[in-house]
Amino acid sequence: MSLRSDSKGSPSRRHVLAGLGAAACTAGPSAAWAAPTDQPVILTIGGLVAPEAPRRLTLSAIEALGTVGFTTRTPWYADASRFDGIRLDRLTELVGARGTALRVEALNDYAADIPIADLAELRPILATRRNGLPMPVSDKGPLFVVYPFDDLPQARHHAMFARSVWQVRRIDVH
Ligand SMILES: Nc1nc2c(c(=O)[nH]1)N[C@H]1C(S)=C(S)[C@@H](COP(=O)(O)O)O[C@H]1N2
Ligand SMILES: [Mo]
Repeated sequence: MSLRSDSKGSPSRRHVLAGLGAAACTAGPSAAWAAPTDQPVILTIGGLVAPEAPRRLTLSAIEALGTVGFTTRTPWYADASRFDGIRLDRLTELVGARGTALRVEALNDYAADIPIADLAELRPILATRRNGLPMPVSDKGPLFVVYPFDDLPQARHHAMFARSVWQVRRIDVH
C-alpha cells in the first residue's frame, strides 16, 4: 500500500520536494530536511506533559511516532473497518504525561476524559486512518479515538463508546 508507506517513516519524496520549495523562499537549505512543511497541524497537546514534548503535530509527525492497526466493528459503520493510528498509552509515554487522565477534545467541542490507568489493558488508538486512508473531517477525521471493540467484553465495549471521540483536535493531560 504505497499511500501508507509514503506517509510513514522518513519524509516522502513529495514532502522533501515541497520542503525544498518552501525553503527556497524562506529559511535556507537546511530547513528543507527538518520536517514536511506542507501539512497542517491537526493535533495540539497540552497540560501535564514534559517541557520538551511536541505540542503541535501534523499527520506525518503523528504517524512517525509509530502506528498499529486492527479491524473491528463499530456503531458508526455498517461493515468492520480497519483503523491505524498511535496507541494512546504510547502517546502518553512519548509526551511524558504526568497526570491521571486525558481530556480529549473534538472540533465540535465534544470532550471526554479517558483514564490513563486502563490504556494498556484496553488498547485504544488515536486513529489517523480508516481502511488505509486519512479521514476527512466530514467522516470523523482527522483523528478518531477507537478501541478494539471486537476484543472487549460487551459491557466495556458499550462503556467505551462515549470515550470514542471523533474529530479530535486537542489532548490535555490532567
Ligand atoms: N466528536 C464527537 N465525538 C463523540 C461524540 C460527539 O458528540 N462528538 N459523542 C460521543 C458519545 S456520547 C457516544 S455514545 C459515541 C457514539 O455517538 P453516536 O451514537 O451519536 O454516534 O460517540 C462519542 N464521540
Ligand atoms: Mo453517548
